[in-house]
Amino acid sequence: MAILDILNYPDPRLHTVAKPVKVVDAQLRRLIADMAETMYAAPGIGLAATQVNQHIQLLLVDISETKDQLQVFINPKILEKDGEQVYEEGCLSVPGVYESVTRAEKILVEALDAQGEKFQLEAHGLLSVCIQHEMDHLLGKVFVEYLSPLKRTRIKNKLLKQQRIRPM
Ligand code: QAP
Ligand code: CO
Repeated sequence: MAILDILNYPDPRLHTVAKPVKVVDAQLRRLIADMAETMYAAPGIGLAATQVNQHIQLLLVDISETKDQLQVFINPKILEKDGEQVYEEGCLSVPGVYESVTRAEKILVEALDAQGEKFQLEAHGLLSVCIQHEMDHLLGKVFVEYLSPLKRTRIKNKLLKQQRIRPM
């Protein structure tokens, strides 16, 4: 297993739209294992393939206290959304930044698991937020895009400064 590099906002590669996974094979399961190691080491509760510069529809979530409840979503689709919730979100690609975002409270999601088997899951609360946040990454969208242009510019400049790249 290996720890992968995570792209940091405002890296333009974070805006790449991910392509569907065609086959769930040993090579994909190796990427899943590496992404899991990367997410647990961070530590984080969710990671999309986009964040490790792999532009395929794959995301991992583990919201358990014990960090032993990995959930893998390949080619995820949201079939139903209901209600609203506001959650203070963070992101491994936007280190040190936490901001409130409004999303659906309940989602019904369909995806393939690491064995390539189709499943459906109804998610609420943090799990629902986390899946929606990670699915946004697969569309090339980072959570700061829900904030005001002023907040977004401040976050961008703060992160560029941390990365020692001259602010715009
Ligand atoms: C997405 O984010 C998420 O800034 C997953 O310095 C987060 O795992 C969905 C992290 C919250 C819903 C609610 C962030 C680690 C981890 C940081 C993460 C940091 C270290 C973020
Ligand atoms: Co994120």
